Amino acid sequence: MSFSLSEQNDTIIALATPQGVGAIAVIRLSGKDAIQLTNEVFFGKNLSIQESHTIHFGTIRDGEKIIDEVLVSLFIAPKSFTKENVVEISTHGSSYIVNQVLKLFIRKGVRPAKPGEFTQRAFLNGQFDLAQAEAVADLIHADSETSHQAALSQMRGGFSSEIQELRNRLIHFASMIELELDFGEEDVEFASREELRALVERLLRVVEELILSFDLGNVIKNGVPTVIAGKPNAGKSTLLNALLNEEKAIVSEIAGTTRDFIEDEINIGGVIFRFIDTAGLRETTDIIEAIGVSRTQEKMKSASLILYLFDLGDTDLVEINRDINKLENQGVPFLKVANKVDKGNSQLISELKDKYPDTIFISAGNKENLEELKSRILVLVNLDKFRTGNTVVTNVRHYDSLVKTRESLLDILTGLDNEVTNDFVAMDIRRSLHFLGEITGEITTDDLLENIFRNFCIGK
Ligand SMILES: Nc1nc2c(ncn2[C@@H]2O[C@H](COP(=O)(O)OP(=O)(O)OP(=O)(O)O)[C@@H](O)[C@H]2O)c(=O)[nH]1
Ligand SMILES: [Mg+2]
Repeated sequence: MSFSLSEQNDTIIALATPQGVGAIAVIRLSGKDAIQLTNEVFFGKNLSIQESHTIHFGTIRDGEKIIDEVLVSLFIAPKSFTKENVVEISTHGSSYIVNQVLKLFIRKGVRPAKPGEFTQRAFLNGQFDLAQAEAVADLIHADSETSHQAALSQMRGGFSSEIQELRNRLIHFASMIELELDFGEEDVEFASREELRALVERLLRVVEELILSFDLGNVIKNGVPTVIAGKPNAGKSTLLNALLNEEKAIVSEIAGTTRDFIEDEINIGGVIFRFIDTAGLRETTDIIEAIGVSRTQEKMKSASLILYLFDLGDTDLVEINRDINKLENQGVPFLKVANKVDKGNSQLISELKDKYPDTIFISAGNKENLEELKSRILVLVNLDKFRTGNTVVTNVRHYDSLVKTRESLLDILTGLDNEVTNDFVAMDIRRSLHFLGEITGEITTDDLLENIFRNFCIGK
């Protein structure tokens, strides 16, 4: 898929609402001829003399045949999402009607839109920059409060304006240095090396902070990976099921029931957690179980959070101490969760309360104290940093560009340290500008655009 210039002049059409039966369906057209072509099949007012942002009732007809009674909304260029003429036709939500309307327009020369083509036109026509366009897709797919907030603030330009500002300051320096280059042999200095160094160091701090925010951003977008780990029969699968309210994982009294990991998402307090139930940790000669155990260990390393679950009836303090030591050495935050309180074991319970007062006592089987567990999970992941409205990077592409920006900024500093000549400094600055520009779309290639918009849905 690539968009040639002539294709950009086409009028495009797509269903903007989900496929299938619904109360209404919205079909969207964008392009120079959108209004005029709609007018040719619409019976009601003459659409070509109506004002922008008005809605009109009438029928869509194929020759004599009425396809449906519809509402037509008009957005006249440039006051529309794509900055082109846009028509939105609300029909009754039947796929038969939708298909008839789409076919009718396609017969009239309208082209079916490619995925993301409306948003791509909006970008190409300057409605917003590339990072904002990408946020449109994130917003549609956001399924929790935090991911929604991150996408919304990016779409509204928070992240872009930060990048833009950095870029503008660098452009200023670049032009000074290029000016010096023009003077060639003469020994003039328009751009103070000290000021440039100070600016680059400031930029580096901002870029590093954005790079660091990616971990958090990633977690917000894809869910906090949370591993439930412990000995066989601790009740890990029971806990997963209890949190999900669904019999997702097989539970049995046989130790070693879960072999492969099983995962699902749960929304806790507006944050998506990806809970991963794993094979119980033990030495085993069973080949398949052993593979499961080594997968558990891998999952634990890449987790943001571990729920260390143990059976109060089947564990002693020595064992718990040993496990906690191991977990502390791994460095992944973890919660100590004692399961099967319903069965008692008052001695261990009081030992634990003494030695590890932050232990959470639950019964996964009876769904006891799960609310306490959930709120402790929320406290531990601490997303406050995000809630205060800091800019968070959620997009891998932006992350890559930021990492490359950091490298080229470091190159500028090294160059300044070694007192390299202007043309080298200018080159490194241009490289930084290039990578920053990639984020907002000042610098784009067809491949890049194709990659981004191909992940959009059709009609967006
Ligand atoms: N009494 C009691 N039994 C429980 C509780 N939670 C789980 N069980 C029982 O403990 C046994 C093991 O539960 P599972 O959830 O399969 O344990 P697991 O940790 O997933 O075990 P593996 O997959 O073998 O590693 C089952 O018989 C459960 O019914 C609980 O809170 N109280
Ligand atoms: Mg299990």
